[in-house]
Amino acid sequence: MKIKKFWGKTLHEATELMKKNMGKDSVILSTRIVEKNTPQGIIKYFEITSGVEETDVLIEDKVDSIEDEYLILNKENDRNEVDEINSLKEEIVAAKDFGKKNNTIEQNDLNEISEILLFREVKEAIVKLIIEQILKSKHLLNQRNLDDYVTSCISSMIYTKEFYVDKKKRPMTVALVGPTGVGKTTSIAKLAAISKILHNLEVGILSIDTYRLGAIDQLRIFSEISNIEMLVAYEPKEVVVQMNKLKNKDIVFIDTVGRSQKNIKELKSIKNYLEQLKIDETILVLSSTSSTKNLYESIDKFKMFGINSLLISKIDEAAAFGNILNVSYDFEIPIMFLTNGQVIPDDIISADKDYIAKLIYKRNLV
Ligand SMILES: Nc1nc2c(ncn2[C@@H]2O[C@H](COP(=O)(O)OP(=O)(O)OP(=O)(O)O)[C@@H](O)[C@H]2O)c(=O)[nH]1
Ligand SMILES: [Mg+2]
Repeated sequence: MKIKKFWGKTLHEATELMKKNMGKDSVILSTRIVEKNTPQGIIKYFEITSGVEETDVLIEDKVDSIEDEYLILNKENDRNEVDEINSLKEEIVAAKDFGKKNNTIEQNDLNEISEILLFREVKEAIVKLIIEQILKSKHLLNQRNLDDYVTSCISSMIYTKEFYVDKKKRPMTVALVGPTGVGKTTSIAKLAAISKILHNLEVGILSIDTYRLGAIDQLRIFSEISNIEMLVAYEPKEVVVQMNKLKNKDIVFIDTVGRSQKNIKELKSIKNYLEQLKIDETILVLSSTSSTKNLYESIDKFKMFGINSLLISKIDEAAAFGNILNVSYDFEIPIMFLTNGQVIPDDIISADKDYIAKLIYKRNLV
């Protein structure tokens, strides 16, 4: 498979660029937002990593030239001003260094890093590991590379996974489970819309959430607007029947009712529905606004579904992100997506270790 990255100011722009260059058979392997420093301030770009089966040798050249064109276009506008800013930055850094007696890591730095991490709600045992790691590499570290080093330590403790749709395996079944109100249905709408619009997949939705008043309507309105077939199973025995009607789809998302992790009986009733099918990907949706304790309890109770990956929701609402590191490090369940708002389909991003690490340590929120 040939893999390429494309950038655009909107997801649509990046996708159009991808399609134009990689052809209609290309698929999006992941999306993320990248930041670029410009004289106008920080500009955010959507970055798409896309892949296509290696059938046409010409594709590579074509992509290179257009991708370069896009970058050169942006770069040329900014180049002079960026040069100026860069030289200013160098002056500032040099001035800072001049003021310092020496450049090595002091105990104060370690204390400060511990404080920041604890404030970000990273648990003590993990903070200790990070400090130990810094001490091991102390001879290589100085004031200027310390923060990047901490970020990369955090990044190495986070597990992520890319969403990959195998078109040969029709339909791929993806179930979202999780506690009440964490964003399962909204995330399904986002994923379904992206799968259809950006990946050109035939998408179906199966809802087994017949418990909450209005839950079906929420999805039905969305599927009508976006022209995505949506069916409901009111009983476990209807699950297979309904899924058979969706057998020509490339991917079927299954929405489940939100249940408290405390109510094992209710969780088992969802399991009765899901075990009628072979689910390819079971995603546990967890809200980043929950405490570490709550997240641990949810994972512990929802593991009966055979969780393959996590979707961390509502990062736009959370005040600290240490809980994500705690959960990822301790359970090693890969994070596949993050959601950062209510807008369908825009507010979802593929999980990226470095992005999450920065979110945790520097609290850079996109
Ligand atoms: N701020 C923010 N709100 C979100 C996000 N994802 C979902 N929401 C909102 O959270 C609320 C609940 O979302 P739902 O998708 O209905 O959650 P659910 O998990 O399906 O809920 P139940 O089915 O009742 O368990 C809605 O108001 C969503 O718009 C997000 O990433 N950020
Ligand atoms: Mg729901």
